[in-house]
Amino acid sequence: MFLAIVLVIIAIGSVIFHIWTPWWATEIASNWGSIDDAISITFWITGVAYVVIILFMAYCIWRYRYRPDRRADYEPENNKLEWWLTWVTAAGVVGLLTPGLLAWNDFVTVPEDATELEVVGKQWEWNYRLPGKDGKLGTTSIKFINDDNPFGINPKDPNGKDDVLIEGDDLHLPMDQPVKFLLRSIDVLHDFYVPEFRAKMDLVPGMVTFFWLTPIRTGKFDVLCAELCGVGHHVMRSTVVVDDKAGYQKWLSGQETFATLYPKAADATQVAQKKSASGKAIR
Ligand SMILES: [Cu+2]
Repeated sequence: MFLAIVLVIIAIGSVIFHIWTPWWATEIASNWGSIDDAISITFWITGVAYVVIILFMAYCIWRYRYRPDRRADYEPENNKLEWWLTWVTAAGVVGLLTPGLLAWNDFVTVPEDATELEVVGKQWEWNYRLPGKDGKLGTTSIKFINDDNPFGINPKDPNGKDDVLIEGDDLHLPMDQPVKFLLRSIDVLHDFYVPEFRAKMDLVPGMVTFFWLTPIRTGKFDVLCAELCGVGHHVMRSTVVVDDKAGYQKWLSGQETFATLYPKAADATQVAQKKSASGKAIR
């Protein structure tokens, strides 16, 4: 009896804690309401199952408690019960999977009018690269990475010269404009996560991952690293500022490009000379 009461208290306590929880989701700042909906549906399905199973356990403990005059029945088959268990479980699993799969399909289907930007993660800071006036990001390779070219931009690619580089500083985004994030890591696994955007994605060394979003309100939001990436993981922070169109243009015009920040590395002829002088191939 005592155990049955404890189980009922756990079930009721969990529901009360949910209503009075001190942990609330932050106000959403992107188009990804469908991700919030998927989480809510998951919560309701698993929450109802949790309460029902705990109360059922409490009921069974009380109803079938030991009595010397009672014997257990042998009942290996019960088609009706199996039918219910199978189909209720199947409906639950479909309900858990469907909203997430639909949201994921949107998450990786980038709209045509999205502008690109690159997030470069390294132990333990966030750097960003935006296309310059040409609207194109220059190609990159790890073989170009050095102190004069921390992003590894190809010096022979004309598209890279005007790329805007943001090193360890705030990233700004214009409101209501879809953005495709291209994510790259130059050392270990990281994960770009802005809770208010409801969006996160791993940065995997050796490949470029992506996702997209449209910021729907202005404000200042924390960027966190959501993948344990070494002793500095907890300080791998940055800030995203969502501006109105005018504010964004003003910020953008004050930023440095690859050519202005690293004139030596951005000069393809210099690289060619260096190649012949040292004999080392820098392609
Ligand atoms: Cu990290």
